[in-house]
Amino acid sequence: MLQFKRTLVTTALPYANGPVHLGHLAGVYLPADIYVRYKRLKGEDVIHIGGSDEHGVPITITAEKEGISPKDVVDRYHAMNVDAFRKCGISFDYYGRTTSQVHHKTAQEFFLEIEKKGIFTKKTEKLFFDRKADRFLSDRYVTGTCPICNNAEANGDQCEQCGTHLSPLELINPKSKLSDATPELRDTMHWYFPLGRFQKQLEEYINSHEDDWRQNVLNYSRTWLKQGLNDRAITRDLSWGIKVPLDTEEALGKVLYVWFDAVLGYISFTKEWAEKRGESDRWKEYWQDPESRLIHFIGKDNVVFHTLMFPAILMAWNEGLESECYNLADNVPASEFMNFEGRKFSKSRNYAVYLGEFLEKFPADTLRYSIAMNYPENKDSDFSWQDYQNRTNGELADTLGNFIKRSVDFTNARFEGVVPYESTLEDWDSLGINWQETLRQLDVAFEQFHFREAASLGMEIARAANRFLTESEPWKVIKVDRDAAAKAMALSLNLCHALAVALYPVIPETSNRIYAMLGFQDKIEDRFTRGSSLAQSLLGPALSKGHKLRAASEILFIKIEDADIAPELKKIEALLAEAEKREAGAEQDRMEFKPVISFDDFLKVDLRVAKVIAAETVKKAGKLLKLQLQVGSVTKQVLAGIARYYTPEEMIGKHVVLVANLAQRTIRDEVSEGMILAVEGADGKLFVIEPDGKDINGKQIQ
Ligand code: B3M
Ligand code: ZN
Repeated sequence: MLQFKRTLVTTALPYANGPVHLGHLAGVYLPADIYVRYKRLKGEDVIHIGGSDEHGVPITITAEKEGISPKDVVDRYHAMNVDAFRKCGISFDYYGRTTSQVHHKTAQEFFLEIEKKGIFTKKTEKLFFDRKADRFLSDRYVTGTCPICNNAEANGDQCEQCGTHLSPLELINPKSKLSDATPELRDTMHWYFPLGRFQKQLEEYINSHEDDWRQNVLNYSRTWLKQGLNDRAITRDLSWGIKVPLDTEEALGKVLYVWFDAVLGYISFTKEWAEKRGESDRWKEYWQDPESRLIHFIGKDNVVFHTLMFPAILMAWNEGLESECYNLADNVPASEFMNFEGRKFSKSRNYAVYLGEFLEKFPADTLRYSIAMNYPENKDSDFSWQDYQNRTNGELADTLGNFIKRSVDFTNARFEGVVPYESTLEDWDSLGINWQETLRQLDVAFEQFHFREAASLGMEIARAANRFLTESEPWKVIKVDRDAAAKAMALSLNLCHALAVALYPVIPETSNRIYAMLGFQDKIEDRFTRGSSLAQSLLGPALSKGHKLRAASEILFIKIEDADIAPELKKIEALLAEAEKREAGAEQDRMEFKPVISFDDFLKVDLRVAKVIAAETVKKAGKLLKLQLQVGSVTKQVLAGIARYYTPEEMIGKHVVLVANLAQRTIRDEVSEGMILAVEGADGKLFVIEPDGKDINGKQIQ
């Protein structure tokens, strides 16, 4: 592996539009914090930069709903999240806000530089405009009927019912969320970033990380690359955001698209960090020295923004530059999702545990440990209260906490609180732990982002330590052989020290409490020095004979009683019951039949048996299959939202029911000349209706 001089770690900027929950913590912030704390333990130069994403349409929607300003919304959630992260021990070197002046300036500079180079393209397109509200409507502000599943409340960007990504123009009966009015189409000009221009460079970039990036990150990126990269609009018609920094008529009322600005936040906040330290140019070392390493911690839903979009923006900036080029990310350890009691976290359904609220009831380190042990590294994982209780009580309290307390208490009681023996490297090796190998494994686990393994290794040392103390029986041995008991205690105390260090990245507050019990006046952090590795101290005993402990021990972990988590379990029950009721309600809705129609009305619908003669998936519309149907002597093309349930091969040869006289529609630049009938089964799976009979092709259904 290349040797890097310094590391810049960034964490996804959470929207300041709600409180962060345990899913966010598990996927992004805790893993990043564990990583940077480990780096500091090794004496490396590392900084952790994060902050709030304070632009974007969801924020203005919240503001409108609550009748407050977007600024009020972001002030509230920024403060709330800063506080929750602090309580959780997430050690940012700097936590910024994208509403800051420095950030606005940085993002505008990037826009201007790329504009100056003539890289952007401009396109005029038709966009919905709400006349009553006198505003262009971004995707999220338009609602209507989904062309795929007929859900009447589909959003302009996505239908929540069938999951299809939509554009507002595809909605049937579009409505403005602002006024309920039917919006009209108006021309508007926007700046586009031509991602395709960087296709080759991006492919080379992704390929160069074949061996060191996670499979999911490579896969997501390659799926996009394979489809061919399109131009992306990077401006919007909105008032909340970073103004397009041009004095022209066409720039009026336009702001930068939130994702264009948000990724640049990493740079702005590093500048602010440097400024605050009075070393205003220091940020360049982290961004522009090729010997610096850039790592983005994110969730899987943000992958392509970090592996394609942001690198392409930086490539555009770097183009033609000889020096002061920006580094591209060296790794993007994107996590899978952590579920909560078997279901997806859902902010809109309030099915979540918010970090701040959790920490009002339970200590941070118990949460950090339990989440590290369930880190969703390469598959989705689950947080459950039962697992949290078991780990806290069985692993942290009974194993780790108990061992530390027994070691300190016995030394205080029988050896005047002083390390009673000078242990040697040989004694250390006699513990039955291969320290060289353990440290190597720990190093690999932390360095390669295997945080579950790192936490497990720490707990294994605690188990071995516990076993050693129990088997040495100093409380018995001391009666016959004081020296042997002294040796056992000296080794136990050194194991306490080793545990404090090894587990520090995961449970930093506890490690410091162990440190204090061992008699250290300073904190572990005070011992960090560039170039000197505390982690190395695991290789041998660190406490010499005569070292004085603190007189009083303490209980490190309070056990979690059933009664403590009972209210939480009740809350989940209530939420699940609510969800069930909602689902039952939906079922009932289905039993409420549509208004009566006349027989003549019914006869207007021309239902025909058709045979699928060709089928293929549709580019950029993962839910759709494009079917060619033979209807008697005619062929028709139909787009059906069934790609999640049928492969093209499975469809070919099937007889289906076609609504043959439905008005033609265009979806994703493809014409659809009808609709095929299907029914929703369990778990929302769609089953195509397959009529059965001989010589039925083209026949009318009656
Ligand atoms: N705010 C999306 C999210 O929170 C977005 C991340 C920005 S990272 C630069 O999931
Ligand atoms: Zn739909």
